[in-house]
Amino acid sequence: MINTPAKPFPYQWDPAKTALLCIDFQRDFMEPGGFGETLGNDVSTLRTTIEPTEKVLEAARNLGMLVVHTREGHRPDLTDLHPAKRDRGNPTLRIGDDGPRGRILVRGEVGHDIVPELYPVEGEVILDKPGKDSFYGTDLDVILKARGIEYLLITGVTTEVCVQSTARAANDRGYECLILEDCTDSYFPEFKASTLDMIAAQGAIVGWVSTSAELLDSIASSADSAEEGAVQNAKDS
Ligand code: C5J
Repeated sequence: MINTPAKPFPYQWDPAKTALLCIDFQRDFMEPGGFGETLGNDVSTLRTTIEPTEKVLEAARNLGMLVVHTREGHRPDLTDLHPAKRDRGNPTLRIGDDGPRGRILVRGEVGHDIVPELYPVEGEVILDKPGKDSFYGTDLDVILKARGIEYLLITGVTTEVCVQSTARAANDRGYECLILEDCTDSYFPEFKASTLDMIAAQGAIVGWVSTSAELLDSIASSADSAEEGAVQNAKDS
């Protein structure tokens, strides 16, 4: 088990039973001209998540962990887009309209895809989802259960929408969730702070909160202890 410092108390996890979730690191949320900007948001701030998430992805790949990348979006014929989502509010463009990076939040369009820095590699799961909660309308639970996954390291955007919805849904399904605070962001800093506080409150009522540095340090320490243990065993035998 790896022991990672976290709020509200250390998070213990077994890499063999852990998946890294990368939620909606899509151009539509992180680049100008996409869904996030049509809602009136400054999307540039979300890009601070890329560098720490790259490091966590590399560590997860080195540990041979299951990595799942989600993408929020809809079928080109929009048959999976209910009117409540399509018609709400007053965006400059609606889901399905033509934008600078293709049709807004539609599968197969450039804007719908994952930013190049965090692009999936072969063998990783890409999960398309019509909603905010990654379990809604998807086979995520089946995929995780088939691999014996019990722990989720959660990264992604935006904190109080798809990340929080997914963490809550995962928690109700029995997964132990750790959210990495520098690997998630919101267009609203106060929403991010409140969400992370709510997740860890009341004795980790939804899950734990830590940072990429604390996670990576704990992985390195655990590798060092395993090596020292092996050397000691070799000396003893
Ligand atoms: C939003 C998401 N914010 N991925 N989606 O609509 O958080």
